[in-house]
Amino acid sequence: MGATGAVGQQMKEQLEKRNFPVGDIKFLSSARSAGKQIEFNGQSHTVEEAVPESFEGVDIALFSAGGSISEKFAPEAVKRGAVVVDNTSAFRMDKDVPLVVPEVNKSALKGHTGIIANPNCSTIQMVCALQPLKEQFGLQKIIVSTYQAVSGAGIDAINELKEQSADFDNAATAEANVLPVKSSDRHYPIAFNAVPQIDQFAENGYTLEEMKMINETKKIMSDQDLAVAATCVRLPVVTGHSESVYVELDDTPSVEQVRDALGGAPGVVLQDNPANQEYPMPLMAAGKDEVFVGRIRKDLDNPNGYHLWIVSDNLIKGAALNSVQIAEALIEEQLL
Ligand code: 11C
Repeated sequence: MGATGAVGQQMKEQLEKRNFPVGDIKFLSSARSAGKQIEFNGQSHTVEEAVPESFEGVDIALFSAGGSISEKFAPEAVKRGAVVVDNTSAFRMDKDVPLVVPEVNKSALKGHTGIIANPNCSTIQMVCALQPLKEQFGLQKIIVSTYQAVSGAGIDAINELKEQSADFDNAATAEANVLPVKSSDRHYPIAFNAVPQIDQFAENGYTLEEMKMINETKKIMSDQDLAVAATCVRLPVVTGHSESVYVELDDTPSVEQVRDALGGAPGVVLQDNPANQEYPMPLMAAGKDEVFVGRIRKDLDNPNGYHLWIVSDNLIKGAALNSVQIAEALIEEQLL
């Protein structure tokens, strides 16, 4: 569902690349995109307009077409026997809906009631990198500042960045219609800029993106007492979210011990060799499946404090790949 969108396309590619055990597949969209052709495993499929009956006989439905579409169609799919893996924020905080990053909390899938939520992209990459530290050293507190790519805001944001980037001399007065929030009255250029607002503001002064990172992290890591604070910033990067993360651990491992814990962690690649100027960057992480971690340092004042730099492709591990991994886990654990 949402087959023609940026994440929908990545989902299709992940299903192909991972040899997902597909019997039949259908590609659904709004009426606007219906009729387009999509190639899957060498065969052409016509995109169909979604209606409730589209989900008859479907085992797994991957949704990435916006929250209101999920609210409308996910219950219809479940009613017809499908298990929905939903990449929107519509159901993430529902207590009956598991919010899953397979490397972290695959066991939360047990007891699902038909809908599994895929977390926000910036949350997924952070918890992947922090779970091994939590397991080995205990985790008390997270303070994260993000440097997020425009592809998180969709194709219109990518196009606007490309157009604005052509004219540095007039950057401050460039036409802007998309960021920080498309539906708002006020917009700012993203080219040559850094915008400290992703999504709307909540009443507490945090943005909804920041609150997602806070609430989703506590839910996925099953720790409501975990202290989490976030500042989310949009940068003129096309794809690949970066995060500067400060953590406080129960223990006081050496930097080498932290590197060892991350080096062997599932889905994580350690890129941390300052002597050789090696560290993760979004331009190099784009198109890759893994979460890259580097710049690991001990805090200079707090013996339990550590700093990390975490980068991943927000459309792949942050969305499509994680959804497909959830679907794989549902099959492995016989939870369909
Ligand atoms: C962004 N993280 O970069 C957002 C996009 O809740 O799945 C993903 C929104 C979500 O703008």
